[in-house]
Amino acid sequence: MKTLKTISTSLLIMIVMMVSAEKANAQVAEIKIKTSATCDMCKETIEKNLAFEKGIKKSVLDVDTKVLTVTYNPEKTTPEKIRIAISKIGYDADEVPADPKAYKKLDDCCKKGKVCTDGK
Ligand SMILES: [Cu+2]
Repeated sequence: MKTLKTISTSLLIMIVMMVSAEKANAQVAEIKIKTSATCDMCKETIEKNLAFEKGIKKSVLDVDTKVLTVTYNPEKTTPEKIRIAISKIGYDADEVPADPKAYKKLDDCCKKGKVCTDGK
């Protein structure tokens, strides 16, 4: 009887784990967005700001390629919304140009065509 209980308990745990793993998979998507970021400061600005965006789980910017990899929940946000969010931070996101007001507020070295000298 004791063995049976142990078996059924562990079976139940296994089922729960399998179901939750499937759910987690279904709610995660990844997208790569080309941005106009130029330096480590841009990286920080973008990653920090996106952390507060709805549905975004993680964002990592590769400063060298300017490509931002975003992990998000497709039930809560879309690639279009993510690009607009990046634009509102002040950076280009694929075909979406940077929001002019947000762009103006950026640090000088983070503007397009400029190259930051610090840190690199
Ligand atoms: Cu910068």
